[in-house]
Amino acid sequence: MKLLPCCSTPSDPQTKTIELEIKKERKNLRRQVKILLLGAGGSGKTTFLKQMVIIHGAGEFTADEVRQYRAQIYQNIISAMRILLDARQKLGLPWENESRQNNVDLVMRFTASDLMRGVDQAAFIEVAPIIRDFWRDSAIQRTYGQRNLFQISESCVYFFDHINRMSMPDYYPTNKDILYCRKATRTITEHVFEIQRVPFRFIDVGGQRSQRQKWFQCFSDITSILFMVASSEYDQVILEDRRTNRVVESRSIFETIVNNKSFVNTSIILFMNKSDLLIEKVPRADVRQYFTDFTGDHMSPRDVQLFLLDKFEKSRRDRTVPFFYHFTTAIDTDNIRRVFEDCRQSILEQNLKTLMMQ
Ligand SMILES: Nc1nc2c(ncn2[C@@H]2O[C@H](COP(=O)(O)OP(=O)(O)O)[C@@H](O)[C@H]2O)c(=O)[nH]1
Ligand SMILES: [Mg+2]
Repeated sequence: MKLLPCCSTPSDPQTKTIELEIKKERKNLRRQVKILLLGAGGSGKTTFLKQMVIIHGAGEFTADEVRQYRAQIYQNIISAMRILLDARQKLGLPWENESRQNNVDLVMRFTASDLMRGVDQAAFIEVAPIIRDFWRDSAIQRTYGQRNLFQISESCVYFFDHINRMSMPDYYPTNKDILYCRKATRTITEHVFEIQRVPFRFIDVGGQRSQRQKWFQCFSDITSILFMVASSEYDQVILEDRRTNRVVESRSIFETIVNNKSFVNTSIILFMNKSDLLIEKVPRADVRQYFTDFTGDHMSPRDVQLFLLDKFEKSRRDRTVPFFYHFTTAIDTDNIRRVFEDCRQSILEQNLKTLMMQ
């Protein structure tokens, strides 16, 4: 019987190759920048990652992904109209055109579980003209005007405005459509992009309360945390308990993260996101109604932005650490390109310092 050697001697060329491989892998891992995306549900984490695909990845989504997004867009549109129809009734707002009531069941017949399973194209094409018609009714418009009283994604306006194009049989979602599409994240996903020869690993997690217990699994070896805040949501409550103000919830998550000992060497960058929605909202939703401690001009989006930013800044126990933040609009590719370039440089600088200290 011929015995195979159980281990090789150091001079063995095979061992040398393996050792070299391990060394290379270690070096690669050390070089790799690991970025964790954190923030409450709906703050824009997944949208930011889609932008990375557009800016630093393939530039577009695969045919398979696009098909999945298309079904999800149909789902987003139907479920938004279901929410509006339900809210109109609860608010008791009379139809502009009473005959529209006859079509309500044609939208309401899509149950939550139908929507979970996905909407097929034929069913969507059939219901789309009815949805478009509802959107024209002043009762639905007034209901949407009171949207802070219920839970609806504001991306629905974009979809209603483009519903004709989206109900064409050959409809193929554009990158912009995909950026507006909402699907709550329920698993942890990782994506690596090579940016100017440095590998960046992005980790996207679910943001809702039930998802947050999974966060700690991702806390080791993080180079930087991008913390997303839906800054426009100062007049809204969270989906999970329908009581807590969304900015208050977000600030309290940030407080736990920013003061966590695991992150003493991690640069945390705050993204005050949804700036486009905040700018549009400030003149019609008085911030003082939700934050009695507001000082400044309540009609000025800038003052509101700075007031909210200050709440996050103050939640840091160690105020000597530099504080990085950006006012962002995650659906705007140019904005994210600029902002991320800035972050990339500061992350690399910071990382270099940490590597040199080791
Ligand atoms: N108008 C606007 N919509 C945004 C912005 N960022 C995210 N959204 C939308 O908000 C919804 C939730 O975003 P998503 O990235 O899924 O949030 P996540 O739960 O943090 O991953 C999606 O429909 C996005 O299109 C923004 O800056 N402006
Ligand atoms: Mg997400």
